[in-house]
Amino acid sequence: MGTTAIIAAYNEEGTLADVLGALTASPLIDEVIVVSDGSTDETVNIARRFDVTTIALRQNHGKGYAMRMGVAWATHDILFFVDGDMFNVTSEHIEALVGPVARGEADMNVGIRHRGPVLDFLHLKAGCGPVLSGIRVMRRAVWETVPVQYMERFKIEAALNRFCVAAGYRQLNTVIYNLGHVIKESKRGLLNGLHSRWEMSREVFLLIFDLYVFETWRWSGQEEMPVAEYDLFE
Ligand SMILES: Nc1nc2c(ncn2[C@@H]2O[C@H](COP(=O)(O)OP(=O)(O)O)[C@@H](O)[C@H]2O)c(=O)[nH]1
Ligand SMILES: [Mg+2]
Repeated sequence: MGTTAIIAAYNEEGTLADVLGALTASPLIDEVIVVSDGSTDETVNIARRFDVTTIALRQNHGKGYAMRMGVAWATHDILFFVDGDMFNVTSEHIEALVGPVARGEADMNVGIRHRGPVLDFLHLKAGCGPVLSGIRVMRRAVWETVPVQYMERFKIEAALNRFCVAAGYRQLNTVIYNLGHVIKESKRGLLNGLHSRWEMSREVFLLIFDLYVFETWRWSGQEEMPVAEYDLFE
């Protein structure tokens, strides 16, 4: 079983080269796909310097859509979603994430950045708050459990947790040490960063009620993937 790494990147010129350098050097990864989601910075040009498939959406369609686009192009059974805003990605990180799924020990492995023993304990052992990291590896079958209406913007991570377990697949959470991450407020400026943090949190908060209380997916229908214009560089 091969592994495709998918980076849904929106204006990640500062860190993308670091992420792609690590992914393309890894023997555990067979294919890398960058989906630029209408980026207005150097994201596409940086991706094109590497031996990766680059899909440049002409407009911003949201993270979930970009991930779907990546999955549609992926040729392997194991999907490794990676955020574009990380740095200091090492081969140990990649092994800790991909290894358990490649060896068949888990169907989805979610990478959680280490935030100190107390926060790690509260989050992962005591179950305080959802595990929403975008750094995750899964079998394609796990991805396919998610109704497509949850594959938009920032809904996908919470939905993956919900439907993976419901379908009987095994989810593993792995703490990742010494992985750098650029926060929104420094990528986009304080006000824009706080605004997009608010928008993302609100979307996920409302979604949790939908997924676990109202369960609208039980009766609302599947939606077709909207058509988007893009440029492809292979
Ligand atoms: N495709 C796409 N990706 C996005 C968008 N906004 C953020 N991302 C990507 O999603 C990942 C996580 O987003 P980010 O804003 O850093 O969220 P945070 O890490 O939870 O604070 C990063 O790799 C971003 O490049 C968007 O509108 N479209
Ligand atoms: Mg981030």
